Amino acid sequence: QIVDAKKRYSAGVLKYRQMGYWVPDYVPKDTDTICLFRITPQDGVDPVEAGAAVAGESSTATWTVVWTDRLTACENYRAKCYKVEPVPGRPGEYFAWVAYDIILFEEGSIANMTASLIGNVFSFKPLKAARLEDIRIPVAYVKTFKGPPTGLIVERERLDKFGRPLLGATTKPKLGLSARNYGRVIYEGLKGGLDFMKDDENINSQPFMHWRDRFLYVMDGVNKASAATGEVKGSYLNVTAGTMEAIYERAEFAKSLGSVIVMIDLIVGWPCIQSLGEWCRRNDMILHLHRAGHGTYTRQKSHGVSFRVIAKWLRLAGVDHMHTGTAVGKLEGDPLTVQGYYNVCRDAYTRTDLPRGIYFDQDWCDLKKVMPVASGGIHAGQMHQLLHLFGDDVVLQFGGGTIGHPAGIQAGGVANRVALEAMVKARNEGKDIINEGPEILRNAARFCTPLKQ
Ligand code: CAP
Ligand code: MG
Repeated sequence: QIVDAKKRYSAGVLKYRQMGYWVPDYVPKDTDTICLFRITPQDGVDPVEAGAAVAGESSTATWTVVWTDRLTACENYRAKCYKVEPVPGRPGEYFAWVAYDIILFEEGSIANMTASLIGNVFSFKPLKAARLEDIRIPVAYVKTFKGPPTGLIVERERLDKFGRPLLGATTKPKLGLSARNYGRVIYEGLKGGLDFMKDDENINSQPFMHWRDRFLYVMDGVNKASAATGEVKGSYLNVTAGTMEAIYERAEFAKSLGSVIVMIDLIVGWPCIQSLGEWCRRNDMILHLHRAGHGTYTRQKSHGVSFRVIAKWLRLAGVDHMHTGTAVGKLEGDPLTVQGYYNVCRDAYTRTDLPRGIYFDQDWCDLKKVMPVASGGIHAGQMHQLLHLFGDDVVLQFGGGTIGHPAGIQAGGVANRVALEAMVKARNEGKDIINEGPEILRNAARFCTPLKQ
């Protein structure tokens, strides 16, 4: 059999589609992972062959038939492409549906799942481009993850804050402040009315500010602002570092200072995120995930991995907060697609919703919910749009929109808190906040100079 297969392969007769990776009558099992790839085959490459090649190269296949194939139960291990259709309105692009048996992935390991699904296949020559658009993760595999360590419901209970979005701000400038000045920014923002302040993605332990100094002054600012306002406050201490050992050391120090939350950047990778999530679970800490780096592979419409897939993996991996975009700020993203990411964070069961880019139902089996974070060029003047788009369960983060306030940082915090509370009140009274939003803000500003400014 194998000698015959090798001969047919050498003669160019045997292709991925005949090697068992194209199974048009396949009905995916409940336990299968299903991926929707958007593929752009090279000129002259048959789309079905390209879809089969994606299934092959992301599971068992290599460029030729190998003798050892016959030593495995290859039927089960082959991924199966079972449908290929042109993408409407995008000539040359095709959707390919591929199913993966549950035995292909190690339990509880996003690293292992991604090594198959986005391992080699994206640089495969017969494809001009490939994008993983969406994924359906079977319940049986979901149950091998513990998910968010705290989750948005417990977070609200610990903060004792309900019925409105949480407010935050990223400390600016991103780099260069001394620890004492940095701590002052934290105090001012929180005292003004914000719930959270936050380290930026690229602040770790540079020469101008050692991480221990930052943590000490930040927590000093948090404690003073909590005492002054009587509210639970926090600041996301970025524990991102060069090694896992250093990350744990920083997280332990944050906890020892009484911080309720630590932060990590997406660029640290899956095992690191999962490990820190586990550490947070054991230590009753909240884990904030900044998606630094995601745009390198999520932005292009025909190549890369969509953020909705990254969001699903992050919820399984175990983060409590996740940056998910704003649709109205300085960074790329349209409202419906961004709402789809929010659904992935907050749904108990995510329903197929094509306008929002959700191609599959996803049962989360009661895995805790993630608090989405809107950030990037937003300010109090957009409060009505943000509340309308994202509802209450979101952290609205105004960095420049707090620290750039004309009357100072504390005034920035006041303006944001008053704008938010005025808008929530108007919405709760049944007002049409999208059309009346600017008027609602102007009315609130009559009694609030910082908002007026
Ligand atoms: C925002 C921000 C955030 C990005 C992250 C920045 O500052 O601190 O890192 O918004 O983007 O560095 O640009 P401003 P996303 O509030 O001053 O704009 O949430 O999309 O991952
Ligand atoms: Mg930033």
